[in-house]
Amino acid sequence: MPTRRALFRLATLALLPAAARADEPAVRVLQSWTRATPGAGRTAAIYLTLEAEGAADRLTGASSPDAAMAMLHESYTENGVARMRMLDGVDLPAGSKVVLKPGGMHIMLTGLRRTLRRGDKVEVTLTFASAPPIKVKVPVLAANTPSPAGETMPGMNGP
Ligand SMILES: [Cu+2]
Repeated sequence: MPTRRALFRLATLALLPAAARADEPAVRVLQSWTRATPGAGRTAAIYLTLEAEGAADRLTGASSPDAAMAMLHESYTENGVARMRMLDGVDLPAGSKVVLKPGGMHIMLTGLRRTLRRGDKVEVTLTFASAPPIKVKVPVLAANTPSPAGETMPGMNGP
C-alpha cells in the first residue's frame, strides 16, 4: 500500500506533461554579437535579436560570468551628444523581432574580467518575465565591426 506522500508525488508527476504543453512562454535568440575589446577596455555592448513565440514577454535582465555587471541600456542623443540610459526591461511583443543594435538598445557589460578577443564567445544569461532563462554564447566579432547605425558609442567611458 503506497504511502500518502508517495501518492502525492505520483499525482504531481502526472501533472507535469500537461503543464509543459501549449502556451509555454518561449523566447528565441535569433542573433547575438559583440565586439572585441581593446586592451584595457572593461565594457562591452551585447547585441541581440529576440523573438517571443506564442505570448508576449519581457526581457528583464542579464548576467555574465565574464563581467561584474550586466545592464539593459539604451543609447540616445541629447543636444548632439550620444548618451545611454538604463532600462528596466525590454518588451517583446508576441511574434515580432526585437533588435538590440548599436545606437539603440543593448546589454552593457561592465567590469569585464577578461579581454574579449575576436573569435571568443561570451556567455550571457538572459532572464525574462515569463520564459525560462536562456544562456547565450555570444560571438565576439572584430572591434571595428560596423554597426547598422554607424555609431561607435562615444558615451562609453564608464558604466
Ligand atoms: Cu551601454
